[in-house]
Amino acid sequence: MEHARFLNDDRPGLVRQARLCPRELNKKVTMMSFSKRGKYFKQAIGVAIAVPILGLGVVPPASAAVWDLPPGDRATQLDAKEYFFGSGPVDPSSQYTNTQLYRINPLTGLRESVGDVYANGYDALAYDPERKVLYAFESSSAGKYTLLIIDPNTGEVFKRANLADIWDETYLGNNYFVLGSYNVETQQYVVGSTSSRTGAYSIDMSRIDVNPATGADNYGVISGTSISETPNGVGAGGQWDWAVNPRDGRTYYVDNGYVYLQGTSSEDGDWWQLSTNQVIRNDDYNKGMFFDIDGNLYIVSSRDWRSSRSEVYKYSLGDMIPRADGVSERDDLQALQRSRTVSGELISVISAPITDAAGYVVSYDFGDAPRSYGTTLEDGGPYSFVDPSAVALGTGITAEADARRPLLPGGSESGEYNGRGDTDDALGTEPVVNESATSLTIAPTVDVGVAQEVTVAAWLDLDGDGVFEDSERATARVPASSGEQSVNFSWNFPEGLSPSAAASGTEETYLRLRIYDRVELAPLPTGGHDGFGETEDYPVVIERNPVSNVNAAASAAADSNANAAAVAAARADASGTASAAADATAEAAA
Ligand SMILES: [Ca+2]
Ligand SMILES: [Ca+2]
Ligand SMILES: [Ca+2]
Ligand SMILES: [Ca+2]
Repeated sequence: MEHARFLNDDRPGLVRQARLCPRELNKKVTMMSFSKRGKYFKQAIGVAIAVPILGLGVVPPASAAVWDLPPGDRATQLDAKEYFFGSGPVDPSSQYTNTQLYRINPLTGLRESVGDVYANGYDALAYDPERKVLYAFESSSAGKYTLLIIDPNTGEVFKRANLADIWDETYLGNNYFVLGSYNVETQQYVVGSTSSRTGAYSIDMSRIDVNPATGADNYGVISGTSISETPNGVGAGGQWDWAVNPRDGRTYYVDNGYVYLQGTSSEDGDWWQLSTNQVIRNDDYNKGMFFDIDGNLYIVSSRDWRSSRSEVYKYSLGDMIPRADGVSERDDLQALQRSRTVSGELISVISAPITDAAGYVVSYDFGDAPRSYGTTLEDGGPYSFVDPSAVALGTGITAEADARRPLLPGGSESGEYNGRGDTDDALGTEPVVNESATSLTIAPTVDVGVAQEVTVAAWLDLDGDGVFEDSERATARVPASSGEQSVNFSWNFPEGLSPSAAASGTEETYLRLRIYDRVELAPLPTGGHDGFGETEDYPVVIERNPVSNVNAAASAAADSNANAAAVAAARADASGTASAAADATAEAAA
């Protein structure tokens, strides 16, 4: 019944169903060349893009754009969380009704339902971090131009604005909005419809009243909405979702497996193909997109159209944003076009049908000691959010989705975690402890930028049991905003340091360092810290005294003595004094 309804209705379902035939899809995409798409789009996008540009032209922003802020400030401005918002139908066979909102951890795929289902369904989800609300458009036929304002804490749809009052429905062509993104700088909620003709609307959310107290229907003045066209149809060979990259303010989407980007203040609104490679299978259903604050792109995808299982893929875009000063954006984009190989990986699986995504996530840092210490996400390893300007061990932190193993010369990952092969920079060199030593002092560098006292903790596996115990912990407090400095940690081990059972055939044990962005009274070597921080793990090499050389020297000395004694004995013999030889032999043996 649901299927039949799609066929009689110009709904997202109809367009998306076309993807079920990849051959048809490929044909369609091939027929529309890139340049043609750009031109096609240009005709109308100027309307949409002109609105924010004109606004900015009259009143230039007084402070730095969110994109130019350091990661911690950017995370705050964008209200970044360890989760993203996902939405989808409770019943995967009925994609447009009974929408459930979730908070989803992209690393684990673990989801938490937020509030009750919305019976009429919604799509085009976007998060406004300034007003701390979600926007969406209703999926019901009668309500498809109804903007919904959703409380992200309760899932409650507390305002409904029927934009059919102000929009030309004939121009909309009975289409539905399925793509949504929010740009915090322009305050535009940009939604895409299922039609290739009337693609995108930009809605000026600064004019919307989101105060629940003023009533569900009182949404104030909605003006400044504008129509533009998308470069390709939404759904079939077109975009499934789009999102604003917090590193450059540009809007990105994935089409036919390739990454495209658009400048928010682009002169003509063209979309530019960024990636040279297909980043994701083009016959998958790539239903949602979002970013972390470092500019890594995430795609929520499913392999079947109606699937109760979703996959999260992460793509590295963070180091490819050369927004050059003094270069026009068009030239900048032209230089970027098809210039990047985008790589990524499947990071988690969600056991729910997720059809949209919104929000920004913070990125994480892990350690890299052997797994018995609790290192990987699966093992409950330590992690915290990355912002080197907040706190860092050393001065730098590299973000990662999970603990990393060293890279082998060929570029593949080693089979084991051993604390090596990373960019840990708190200690200049790996600590080395002589077997006869009874103490170790280290002086790692830390960097504290937060305006509060913080804890730094260190664990040394003294007994070599492959676990960091409380008794092996040393802690220090570092003053607020005190910048770069070294901190001393010492351990005494009168019985000597034991090699770790977790080390593979080497004489070493392990050291873990952790910094937190606040005081931790009982720091743990494992588990997530709900704040900024860093973990660095190091091997500690136990240097054995040159046992064999000592023996050799002793033997040599003995030989030498024996020889001297034998010579003396021979001489004694020659001189008839036997007792001298006997004494000399006894001395050499001793
Ligand atoms: Ca780390
Ligand atoms: Ca570091
Ligand atoms: Ca390490
Ligand atoms: Ca231990």
